Amino acid sequence: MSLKISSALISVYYKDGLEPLVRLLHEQNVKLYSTGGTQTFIEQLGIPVTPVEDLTGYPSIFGGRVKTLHPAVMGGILYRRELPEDLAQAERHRIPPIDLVVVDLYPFEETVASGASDEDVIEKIDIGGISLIRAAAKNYNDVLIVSSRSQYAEVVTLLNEKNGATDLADRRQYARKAFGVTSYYDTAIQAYFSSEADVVSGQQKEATGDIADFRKLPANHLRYGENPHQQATFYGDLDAMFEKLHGKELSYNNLVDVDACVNLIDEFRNANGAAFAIIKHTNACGIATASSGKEAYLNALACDPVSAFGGVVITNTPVNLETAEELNKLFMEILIAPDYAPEALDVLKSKKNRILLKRKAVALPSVMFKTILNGVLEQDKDDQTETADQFKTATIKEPSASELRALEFALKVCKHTKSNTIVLAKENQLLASGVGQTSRVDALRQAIEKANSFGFDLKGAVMASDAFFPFPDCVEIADQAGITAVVQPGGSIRDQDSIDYCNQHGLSMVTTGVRHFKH
Ligand code: 93A
Repeated sequence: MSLKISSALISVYYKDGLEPLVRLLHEQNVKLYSTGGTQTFIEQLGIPVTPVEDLTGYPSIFGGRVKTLHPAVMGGILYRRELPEDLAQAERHRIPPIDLVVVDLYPFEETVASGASDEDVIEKIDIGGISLIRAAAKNYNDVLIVSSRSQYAEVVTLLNEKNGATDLADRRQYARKAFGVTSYYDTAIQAYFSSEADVVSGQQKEATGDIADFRKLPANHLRYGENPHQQATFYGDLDAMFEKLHGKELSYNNLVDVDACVNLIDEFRNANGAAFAIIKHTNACGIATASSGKEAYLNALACDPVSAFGGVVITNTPVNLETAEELNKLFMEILIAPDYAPEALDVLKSKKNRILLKRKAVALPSVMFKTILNGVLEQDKDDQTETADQFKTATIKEPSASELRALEFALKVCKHTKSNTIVLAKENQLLASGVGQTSRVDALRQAIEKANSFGFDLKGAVMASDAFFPFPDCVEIADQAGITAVVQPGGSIRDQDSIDYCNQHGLSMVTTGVRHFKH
């Protein structure tokens, strides 16, 4: 339905670009209402305007926090022109119609970006303006809402073309845009409050806000994606995380593996001594802790020297010469360390393409995103790790102190390995894992076979599972392989079957109550 605009409320923060619209409305005999600053601007153009205070009977109060929040204003926008009851009420309460609303909201995002104080930022949360926009958009049947400065020119064209009238389709389209504006605005406010919460909890500032708004992060165009026919970009600041000391550009797959490495090694940030991990396709094919870097590396490599070929290696300890000499024998894509001795660097730089990264101490975001279907999944990062003091013994037999340390170690690795997974370990060394299997039994069989093929005796080794055991088959197979202690979340209605088996065969089992799927 075509509707002629007879009155307009204009309340805009930035006045630039507004003049042609105000002049046109005046020419088209539209009665103008306005708030303080906008009113002054219109008056300076020599155009008559009625202060909104004349409508409300109230001055602007509380430092401008309440200017347009009044039934006379909201009512004039919201009443249904075709409903006799609404018309009668409007008349009874002397509420004149407002057919056009023009708002430019307080610049919230801009104020945050300027580094303003929290007090100033809070003051820039627009309440009245956003209510005007929502009200006018809701009543698009009767009202046109101009919710952004970017629309001034197009609305001038529209009103020129249609002689000061609009069609229902126009108004609905402007309403759609308006809800986009309010939704974006509120999301920015929410992001501000979220980033503040992260600061309070000691996490990286803007963790949620910046990542959620990832297209605003520095864009690093990659040579290609997971495969050469896929284009790819990394949004983020790699320079803030790493100093690249040597080698070619990081590829998409490199970045994915580097991420897996960093998350895994951070589990060992409180480890006594050195930790080394070797990652292939995001899973650990070797990890060990030891008193020296060289020993930790060699023990990590021993786990699966075949898979280690072309892997990504990470350590929590500075790389010295003797470790570098061992590392240099391995063909690896990337090495990540907190630091390198100069003579170690000389050795490691001997391979042209090997990427050497020095990791800086930067906190990582506490959220994760993944596109699926026609949307995005967001979840908290799995930043929970259970320690031995949180284990609950389910069996008659308690694990020994050494088994407890091995169980803790295995569980940390398990958490960072693709489900379904079974991790076999001894104290301070991964022996083998079964990764990404559709059945837990297959994962266990794979792990046992791998461990055996690389010469490990599993007698006295421990087993960790990312999820509970619905059947006793895993503990049976593990027992036959020599495993003596097991950690699992527990919680299956058939837990007792596995526990019974362990009790009958002298194994110990602890439960954590926490599942760590990784898909
Ligand atoms: O503080 S407010 O949320 N309270 C209000 O009632 C209100 N009404 C309009 N801010 C309010 N506005 C905003 O004032 C508008 O969104 C616009 O950004 C600004 C225009 O004020 P002035 O015309 O005084 O420059």
